[in-house]
Amino acid sequence: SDYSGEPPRHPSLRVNSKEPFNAEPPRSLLISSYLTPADFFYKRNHGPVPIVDNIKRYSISISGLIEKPKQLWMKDIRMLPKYNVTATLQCAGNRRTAMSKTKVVKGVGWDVSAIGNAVWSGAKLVDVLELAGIPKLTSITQFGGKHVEFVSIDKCKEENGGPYKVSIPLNQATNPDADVLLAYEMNGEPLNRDHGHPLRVVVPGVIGARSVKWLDSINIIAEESQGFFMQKDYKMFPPSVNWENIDWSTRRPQMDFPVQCVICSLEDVSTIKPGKVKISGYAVSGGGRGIERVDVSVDGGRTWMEASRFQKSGIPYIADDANSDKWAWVLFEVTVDILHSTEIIAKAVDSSANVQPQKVEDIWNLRGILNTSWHRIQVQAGH
Ligand code: MTE
Ligand code: MO
Repeated sequence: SDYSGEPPRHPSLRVNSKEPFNAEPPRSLLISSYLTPADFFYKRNHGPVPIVDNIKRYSISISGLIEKPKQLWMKDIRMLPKYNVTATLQCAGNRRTAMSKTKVVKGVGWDVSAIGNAVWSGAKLVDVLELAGIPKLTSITQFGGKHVEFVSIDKCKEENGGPYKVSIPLNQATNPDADVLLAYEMNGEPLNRDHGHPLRVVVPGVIGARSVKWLDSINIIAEESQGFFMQKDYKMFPPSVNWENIDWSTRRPQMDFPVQCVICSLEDVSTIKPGKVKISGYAVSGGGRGIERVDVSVDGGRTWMEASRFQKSGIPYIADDANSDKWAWVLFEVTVDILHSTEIIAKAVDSSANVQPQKVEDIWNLRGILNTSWHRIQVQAGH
């Protein structure tokens, strides 16, 4: 593969893999704002970043199980109503490094910052599909098990040099309330190359792997995409499955991500001056579920305090309220008294009352995905 044309990147990013480029911001930068600036937004690539320099020649095609294939140019996409959706993208591999400490896992190592929150702007996928004669989801439409496959223009070794591709169910793709976008802007600026210039899919509430960057084509297919990243990756296996007995076909591709919560104001092992300490971080759940509560313990889980949660300043955050961003994370903070060495823990409860697993061992899986175990910080009281 040719990595000679990679885009410039911010020097503060922590690089987990150079080729392909995988990097995340330091914890403190991640929670310094509700919206993550593109420079500090994690970058997860499976091959060289493609170069699309002539927007006038760029188009996507829609084909498969439809009457007439359709070619759409950037101007066709821009002509559709423009939506702004604030959505958190999280890689399924977020917090993988911590899971690999239980037992080795396969995959790029990530600390806690393979996640970011941005305003994505573009056309709704439902409107794009309508141009190809596919109706919006209504109570009378029946789509069976059909899927909508997104194919990229990049080249990945996992696909033997072919493009990255995955799919989502047609009933999600055609549901206006699912807010699936073909986005051309991130935080009000044109998408940059690392994040999918000129056009990417954003599937809110779902693991990052389904939000295909550098979109090339859309296929309406009878069942799930048969691509590597749908069938041989990003599936959650029980702790008993290893590389000798794995049968990929027994599990479904992961879609929604589970409830997650991370302390970002401290490293996993920290020395602090005894006294008042502000603990802050992020919490998020998949499927559009809000964050009902964030609990913080400074005595290893014997007693808990509730942290305050917020999205935009001045607007109180209420889970699942019409004024809250349903696809976005919340930031939390709580000030605690720490007098001696201890374990600090944070855990969240989502609006469906889902809770996080206590121990990473219980959810260990060979690909190291979905580490949503209670986030634990060891603190040494020092001076
Ligand atoms: N799309 C393409 N074309 N190629 C990729 O390698 N990586 C996926 C997804 N879309 C990927 C892709 C994964 S695993 C994640 S987590 C997100 O993009 C990361 O998006 P970001 O780099 O904009 O943060
Ligand atoms: Mo990912």
